[in-house]
Amino acid sequence: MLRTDDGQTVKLTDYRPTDYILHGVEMTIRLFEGAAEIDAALTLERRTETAAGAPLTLDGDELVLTGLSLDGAPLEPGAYEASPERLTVLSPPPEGRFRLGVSTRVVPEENSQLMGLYRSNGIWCTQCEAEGFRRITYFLDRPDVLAPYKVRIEADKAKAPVLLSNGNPVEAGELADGRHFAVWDDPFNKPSYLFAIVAGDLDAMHEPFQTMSGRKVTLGIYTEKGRVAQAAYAMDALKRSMRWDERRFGREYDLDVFNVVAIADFNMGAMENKGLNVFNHKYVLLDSDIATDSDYAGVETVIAHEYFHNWTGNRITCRDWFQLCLKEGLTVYRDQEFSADEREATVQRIGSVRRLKGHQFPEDQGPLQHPVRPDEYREINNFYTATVYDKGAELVRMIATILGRDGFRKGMDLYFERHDGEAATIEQFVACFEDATGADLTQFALWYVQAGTPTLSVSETYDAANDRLTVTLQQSLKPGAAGTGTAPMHIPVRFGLVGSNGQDKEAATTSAAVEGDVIHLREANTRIVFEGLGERPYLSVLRDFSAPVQLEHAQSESDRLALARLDPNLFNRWRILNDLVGQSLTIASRSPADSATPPLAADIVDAILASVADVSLDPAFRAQVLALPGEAEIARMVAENVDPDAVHAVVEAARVAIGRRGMRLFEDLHKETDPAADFSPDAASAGRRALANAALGYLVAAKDDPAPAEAQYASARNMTDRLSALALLVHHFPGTAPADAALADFYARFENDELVLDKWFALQATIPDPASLDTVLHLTRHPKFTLRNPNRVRALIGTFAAANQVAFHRADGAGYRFVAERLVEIDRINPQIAARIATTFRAWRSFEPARRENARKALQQLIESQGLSKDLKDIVDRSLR
Ligand code: B3K
Ligand code: ZN
Repeated sequence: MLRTDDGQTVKLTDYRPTDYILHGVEMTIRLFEGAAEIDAALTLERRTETAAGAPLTLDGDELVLTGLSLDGAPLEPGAYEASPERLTVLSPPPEGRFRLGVSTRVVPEENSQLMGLYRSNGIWCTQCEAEGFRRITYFLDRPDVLAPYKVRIEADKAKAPVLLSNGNPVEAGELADGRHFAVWDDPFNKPSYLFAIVAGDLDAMHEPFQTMSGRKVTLGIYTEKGRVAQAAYAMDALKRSMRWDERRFGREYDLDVFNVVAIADFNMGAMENKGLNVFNHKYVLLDSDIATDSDYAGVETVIAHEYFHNWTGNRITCRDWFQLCLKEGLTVYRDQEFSADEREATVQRIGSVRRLKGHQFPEDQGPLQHPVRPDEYREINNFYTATVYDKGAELVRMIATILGRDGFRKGMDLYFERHDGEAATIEQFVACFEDATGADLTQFALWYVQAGTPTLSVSETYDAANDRLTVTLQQSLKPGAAGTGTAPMHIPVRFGLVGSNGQDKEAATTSAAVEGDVIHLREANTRIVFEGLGERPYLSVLRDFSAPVQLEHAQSESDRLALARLDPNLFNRWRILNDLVGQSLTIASRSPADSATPPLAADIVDAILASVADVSLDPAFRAQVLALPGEAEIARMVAENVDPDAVHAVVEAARVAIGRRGMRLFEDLHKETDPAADFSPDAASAGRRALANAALGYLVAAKDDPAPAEAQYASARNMTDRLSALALLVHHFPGTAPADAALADFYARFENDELVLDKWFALQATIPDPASLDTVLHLTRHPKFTLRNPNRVRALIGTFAAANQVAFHRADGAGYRFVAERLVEIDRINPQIAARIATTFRAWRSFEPARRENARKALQQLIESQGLSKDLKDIVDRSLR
């Protein structure tokens, strides 16, 4: 086995505070073509616990030191040591505050990692989380070092009329040679990862906002020239987010301005820098011609998420990066709650659970497994994971379920009050809920440290003679790659006992584990007896997915089908249908030899169709019922010796079976769309479009006929309808005249819109056919393809590896080799993007032997390549373990 030993492992248990305290930062950043000069002045002081004369060590990354002074006097060469990675001042003043002047010079144009200060389409911008500030200046670059910042930016006025940083604008003026400056003052203590500047020739939209206490704030969104009209929806979402945080959590905005900047080259979705959020332009710019309904939902979510960080992340930050879920899990929970309130709560919950099962479950059950609060890392950027974000959000949701809405709010209020202005830990967060409510969350807190998806097994028996229902619950957790504990945890199981009239029964129980509609499972095994039911009820468990567990409910198919009709908890109606389909397709995928028998029993198909035909249900919900589990999810459930071709064939056969049986219904549903109707992005309209497009998908599959999709493509008046039709043509009829014509038309319409072009690339990367590897290879030579833009790389290579089960996992290994070779190229430009895409190999051990061996070889070859970044090496190394 190969081990990387160059990357140092950082351990939670090694945490200790810095030797020196930082009181304040003043910076001057001078931007020129081809270079930026940074003068930083740090006011520091020895911590009383630190030995007098102890050296002061600052972090750097590829830095060049151009000047160093102490209280205004240049430091002698013998008084310090400097390397690109480190600056050590050998014996700083032992008493009182001192001012360290540090000058550096960087080349933003050459920064292709997009960490630190870089240029995107000529715009100067920064990304500092997690450790990018040390690529700008030498610093105590860790989240527990908080200080106020004052930043002066100077640049050529024609190239950069807009100069932005954190905080409030305090001064601006002209300089010689056509240059100008702006000074920004951020009075709130913040860690360096929240620092940002942006400078460039940008268009702007401004709107006033009055906070709940009457403070006036100016909101600004900045975009590349000519696109600011496309920021209107983001601005609306921002105002709704601000209002919601006031209403729901009593949180008010705190600066005079709040700015958002949309950038084309960005490693992630967006970044919550204090008062100056920098966004991937994908999450700001849209209108109905270029964006789908899910793009609208994405903009709303990301705008809300970054704004909510102002309190959960910025005002209260993390003590160290092990506590990342303290801000990310909590903020995802907050953005999910916002979307649930703004849209349809059940449909939102279904979406979150799909994401959890589609991304977090495979991570938690494979070689990249780690606890929600990791205890060690080699590269922190590899821990911005579904586990930290999405499972982290589930843990917060469980706290809310355990304490109830009021108890949860009390705990949050205490958290804000007690830790405002601090860098906190998970223990401190959990203690707030205990102190505010008197609850004991000691056992619950195991969720933060034990990795893996627990299995929750449920069974019940009904004793008719005594009208008594006995429910048995059992939890178990398998040891996994993380090697963490497996002790029983506190699992809140929301439940209901549904009568034949479709109403929840009030049943008597003496069990102390039951509180209202929640069973608090704390032991490995629990038995609960309910009495006074009047009839045998249907047990509806894990309502709203009240815990992130793998549910194994020994329940008859007829009970499940009854619940799919009757359960007053709509989430569970969806979950039960989705489980029935998932389990059937899993069984069928394991024995493809029986391809004569349809993969889905007729009564399951009928149950699906009955829900879809039920006009009392929300169209968006009915569309969710029609969305089959993804091929990767089925593959995860198949678990071993997976044959992705078989999985694909089974899913397609199920689609055809549903389509044929529901033909008339689908024709009606599809007709209900009115292509002439004016577009509105609201959730109800989006739900109707989702249902109509799902219906179209089944029609096309059942009839094996491109005509209805062709017709919709031709008449489409918004991107949702256009892209749905195009995807059906390209995925079902690749290489045929109708598909090629539509693809060419799409390209001709949108070739100058980078965001739409990404859709064009992604669509072709996901053609479910082994031969689509050639298409993707060909597209890497397309003039519009570039390895330098993260969105483009993700659209083609990332989507291919993550979402094309058939071609990436080709039996001959060509898909693996192709991706591995691209990863080496991407890694030289942008290690973070390479490492992220490499995680798509993580399920390799679950495949049948030939694929497994091909994947292993590709990974082995990858890890043996010269000069890999520690980001990519870390992922590949852990995947191979
Ligand atoms: N906090 C950033 C993510 C930073 C990722 C650094 N590798 C965006 C967010 O979660 O809001
Ligand atoms: Zn976040």
